[in-house]
Amino acid sequence: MSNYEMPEVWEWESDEKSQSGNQPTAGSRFDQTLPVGDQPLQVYSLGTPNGVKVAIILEELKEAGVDAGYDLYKIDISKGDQFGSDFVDINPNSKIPAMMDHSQDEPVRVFESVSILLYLAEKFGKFMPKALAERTELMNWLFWQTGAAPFLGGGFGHFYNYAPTAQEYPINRYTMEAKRQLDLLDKHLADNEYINGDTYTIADMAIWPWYGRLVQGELYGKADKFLKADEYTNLKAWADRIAERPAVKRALEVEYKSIEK
Ligand SMILES: N[C@@H](CCC(=O)N[C@@H](CS)C(=O)NCC(=O)O)C(=O)O
Repeated sequence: MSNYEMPEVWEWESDEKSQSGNQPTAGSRFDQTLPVGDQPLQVYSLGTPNGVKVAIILEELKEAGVDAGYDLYKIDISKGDQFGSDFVDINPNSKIPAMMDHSQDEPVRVFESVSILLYLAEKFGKFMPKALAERTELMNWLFWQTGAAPFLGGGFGHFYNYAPTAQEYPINRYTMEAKRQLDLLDKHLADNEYINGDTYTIADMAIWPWYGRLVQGELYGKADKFLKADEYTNLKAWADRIAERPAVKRALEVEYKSIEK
């Protein structure tokens, strides 16, 4: 039981306005000039699950022989780079990944990892089906991932791995939901080689960095054991299959350039 007494109105208590860390307001906190390289695509990101999605599609495009040149920069979210003025101009939500496409007459800004996947898949005509029914099934899974992953990351991952004390109520609540999501994917992958059927698409690229990495024991310490991830055999087989792809291997090791001058 907690001793917390909920006030009628919540007030933010902070003795300092730090450059990094959560605050109850949006918008930029300091002036920032981000580097812009020679390549058409400028990606400001990090090797987290949401960032890895973008590294995967860029490397998969390269693997497919598509000329999708990019510069990839590191936004250090622990230092608060995501609250700088240039980054906020690209993503007003202050989260990585974010991208600018300078190959257009008017440069295009793209934020939200799945929006970036869709943008690149549509721009280069790869990794997504054209027929309405198949495209809709792809969208189903992309929207599912966008809605579901915060329960896995912000819910389960936070309370299992990052919260200062282990708390039974949120851990039970989010472990239940994480396992329900794992079971859903496991059942779906019993009859499907890939998320969207028999073809590898951006749905795999969106879902693997979270759910694939989790059952491979690559997220949140020993969370795979805690969640009995071995029981999700179809999901595990799919995760291992994706992990074997050369572009995916490269995406996990790709270098993020410094934004410091
Ligand atoms: N729905 C967003 C989520 C992005 C997100 O949460 N990014 C995290 C890292 S994985 C971040 O930038 N966190 C920094 C912060 O919250 O200040 C997406 O898919 O792009």
